[in-house]
Amino acid sequence: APVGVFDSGVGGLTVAREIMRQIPEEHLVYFGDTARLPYGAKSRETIIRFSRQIVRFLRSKGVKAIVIACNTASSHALRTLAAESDIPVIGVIYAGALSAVKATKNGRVGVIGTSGTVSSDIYPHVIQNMNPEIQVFQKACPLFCPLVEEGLLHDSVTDEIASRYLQELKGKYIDTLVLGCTHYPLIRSTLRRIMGEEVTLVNPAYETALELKEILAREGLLNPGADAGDADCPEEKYQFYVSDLADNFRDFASSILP
Ligand code: DGN
Repeated sequence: APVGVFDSGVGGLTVAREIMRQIPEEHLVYFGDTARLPYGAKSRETIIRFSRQIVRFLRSKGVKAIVIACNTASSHALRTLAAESDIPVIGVIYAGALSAVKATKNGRVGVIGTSGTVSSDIYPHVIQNMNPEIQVFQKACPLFCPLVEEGLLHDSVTDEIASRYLQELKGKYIDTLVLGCTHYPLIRSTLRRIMGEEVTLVNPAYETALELKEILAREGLLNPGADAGDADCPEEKYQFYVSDLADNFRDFASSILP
């Protein structure tokens, strides 16, 4: 059976990409809620409602586990969805927090994300649960998503906005920065240039794929291997569904997926 992955739109493809790289045997059904994005500035109740609907859709495709690839949806809805579900449901926050805790040496961690993720305070909460000594400094960067979706990955406008957003965090002497939104790994080189070589940039997608692999192994759900095929899954290995504007999605997807 496939793994279900969902996001508010295209951003979760950065998570799907890591899963494809690290567990290439797995089949995926991806859902991008392009009709209703962005999730970044919507209320918790709305995000939970949308996420429930998407989980129902993915379940109808026979998925064996669900990855909430969106940081905003993970922040608001993971706990509720996981409690309601009889298959594993994982988000991206725990994995991102854990890599930050492992990476920091000076105990000063920055987190950037949408307004929803930042105001939920989920990252500070989870990080400080793991290690109460760590100080967490957050900054919402709501303009990054539209810049990435416009393809302005290497552009002076993005540089200028990123410099302004990150100024505050630079003043906090963080040594680790969590890219707490699916789009941000795509402007990694800009963030790297502004933050400097000494700051570790954490991409939660990477650790999330590892966590998924561990959970599938533990539950005996790993697909035995590419050669064995997947009898429960006669369709395309990677299936993508969107709620609107499939052409835009296809263009973006082909620019970031292998
Ligand atoms: N995918 C969302 C996230 O990771 O928080 C950001 C996209 C959005 O809805 N603005």
